[in-house]
Amino acid sequence: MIGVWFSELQQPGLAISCLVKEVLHHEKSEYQDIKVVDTERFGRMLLLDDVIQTTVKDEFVYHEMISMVALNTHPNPENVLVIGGGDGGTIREIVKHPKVKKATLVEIDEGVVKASKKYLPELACGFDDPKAEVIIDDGIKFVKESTAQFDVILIDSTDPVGAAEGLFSANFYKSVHNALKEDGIFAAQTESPFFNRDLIKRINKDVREIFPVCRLILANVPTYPGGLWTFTMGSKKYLPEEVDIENIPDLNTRYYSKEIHKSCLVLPPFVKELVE
Ligand code: AG3
Repeated sequence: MIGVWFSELQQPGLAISCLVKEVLHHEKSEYQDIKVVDTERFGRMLLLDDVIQTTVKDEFVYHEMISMVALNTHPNPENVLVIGGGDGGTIREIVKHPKVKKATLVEIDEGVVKASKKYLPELACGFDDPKAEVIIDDGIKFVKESTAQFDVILIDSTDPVGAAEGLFSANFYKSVHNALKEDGIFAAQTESPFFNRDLIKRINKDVREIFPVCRLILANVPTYPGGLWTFTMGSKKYLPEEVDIENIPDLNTRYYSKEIHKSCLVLPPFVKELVE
């Protein structure tokens, strides 16, 4: 087998390595280094500044879980906003939902959208849906300028370093609260319960001060640090555990299901202590 090993240095003293068969795309955009590589084990993989964002093999877990729990907790998620998510995986899930009328994605880096359209069609296919609109802009600014507009907002960001750091701040969650309608819900990717414990704790404290309902969602993404991953959900009114799961539409999801809607909220003690 000819190939080179790509390693993401996930943590001090910890790396994940994948055998790369081919580098399909490499550019330096205004914001970051963008690569799409074809790997032996996970298929095509999107790397931003050499951090694994998503792979064709395991992307369904993350994209279903960031979107479906929030969408199915809201009784009428008509108008949905995604911040980040330039690969298209999250918007692909959103437009599947029968109650969604409009899905707007605000991505800062057009290079990610273009590379994904070309090399990750399985994810970027969501962009072609008539309900979808893509805006190339700064998500923080966009949310700040929106008021009482959205039913659901999903924050599909990179790790909290550099430009993305602002997407994990209390001020940003306040703007998200303001951009949501009076019964709105948001969900954000919030990193590893093994390696980002202070961050998750701090986010939960901030969100609890802004939203009456705050929940942690767990899912397993093998290519992310530690594998076990969290999403934080803030809701103005609806509780995910009170959803009548029999009404959840079957959208051919491979990780999310009626049962997972409930079980993903059940936290092992070492995670529960982060939100108490
Ligand atoms: N967003 C990136 C999640 C963080 C991954 N972190 C890491 N590998 N160190 C995923 C974008 C998918 N739409």
